[in-house]
Amino acid sequence: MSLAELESTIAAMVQKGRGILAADESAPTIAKRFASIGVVSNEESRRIWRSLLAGTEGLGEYISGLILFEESLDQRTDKQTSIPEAAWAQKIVPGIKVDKGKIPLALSPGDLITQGLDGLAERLRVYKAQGARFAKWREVYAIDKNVPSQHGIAANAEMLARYAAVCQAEGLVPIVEPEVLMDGCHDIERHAEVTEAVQQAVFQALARHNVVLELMILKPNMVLPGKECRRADPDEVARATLNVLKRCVPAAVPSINFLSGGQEPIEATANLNALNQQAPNAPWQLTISYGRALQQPALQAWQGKAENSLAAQQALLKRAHLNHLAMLGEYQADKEDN
Ligand code: 5MM
Repeated sequence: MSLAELESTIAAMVQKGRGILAADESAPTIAKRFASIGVVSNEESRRIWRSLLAGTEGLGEYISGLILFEESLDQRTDKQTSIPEAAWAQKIVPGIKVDKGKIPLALSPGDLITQGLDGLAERLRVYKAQGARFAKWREVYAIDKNVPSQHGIAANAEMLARYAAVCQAEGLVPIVEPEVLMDGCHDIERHAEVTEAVQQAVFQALARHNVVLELMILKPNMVLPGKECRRADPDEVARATLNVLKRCVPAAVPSINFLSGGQEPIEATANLNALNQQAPNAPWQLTISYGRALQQPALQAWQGKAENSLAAQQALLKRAHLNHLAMLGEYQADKEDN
């Protein structure tokens, strides 16, 4: 493990007022996102879209990391630079989703598990040579009456910790993403209970596997009521989320970069702002690693048409700026109109 290498990546990624853009949708997910605007997903349409995101002028002011999907690492923008080089040009660190997606956990009905550990070290060496400096792995937990089970929580934590240890050994900063879904009709207390159990298990597993907490980033869900039932206001979300984080996340972790998880873009910004207002002196940076909540307005503006590229980039930049204000606890709803 090269400590200096990992420290320099963390220093470039963890900066007040900046966050991460997740553009690492796997093939089925990006196909779904493109279908919502009538665009067919193929190598070329994905190249155009991700080049557009990485090439957004000014994005580096608010974004310090860009998570890519494998194929994007050696795709080229129209200016003939690679997508990772386009990110670096704005001091945005390129990273890579390295998990291979989720499957049902055998003999554990309702639990899921993420695949991809076999050959991970070898893959990381290739990704690093292509410019990636950090990695991301997501474990997914659905909520139901007896789900996730204790066994499911333990198995998922073990996967995240093993992945993180391999990343650090290979000189890539791991983003550890345990996502407790907001799908369904659970109340906010149940989401808090599951999120707490999941995060406790994850940090115990990280300790067992000697993962250096100072050299990783946590990408958790916020604590929310099930989205089919009701929306909570930002102060309630921030209170419930901070209660869990304070119990589970050691102060050594430098940055907590939330996923948006199906929240509306404005909702995700307002919730982040409340978090930073309620915890201005939190030991960790409270920021974003949003996918949908950053990309959705830009996708709507784009519609797959070259003549809309600038409008799409402006929509992305606007969301990134508003989230930057939320990272400082300075966002106000009326700023949406400017
Ligand atoms: C961007 O989507 C990522 C990959 O998801 P799939 O493997 O399902 O295609 C995903 O891990 C994403 O980074 C997180 O869920 C955060 O994105 P959101 O949209 O929830 O902010």
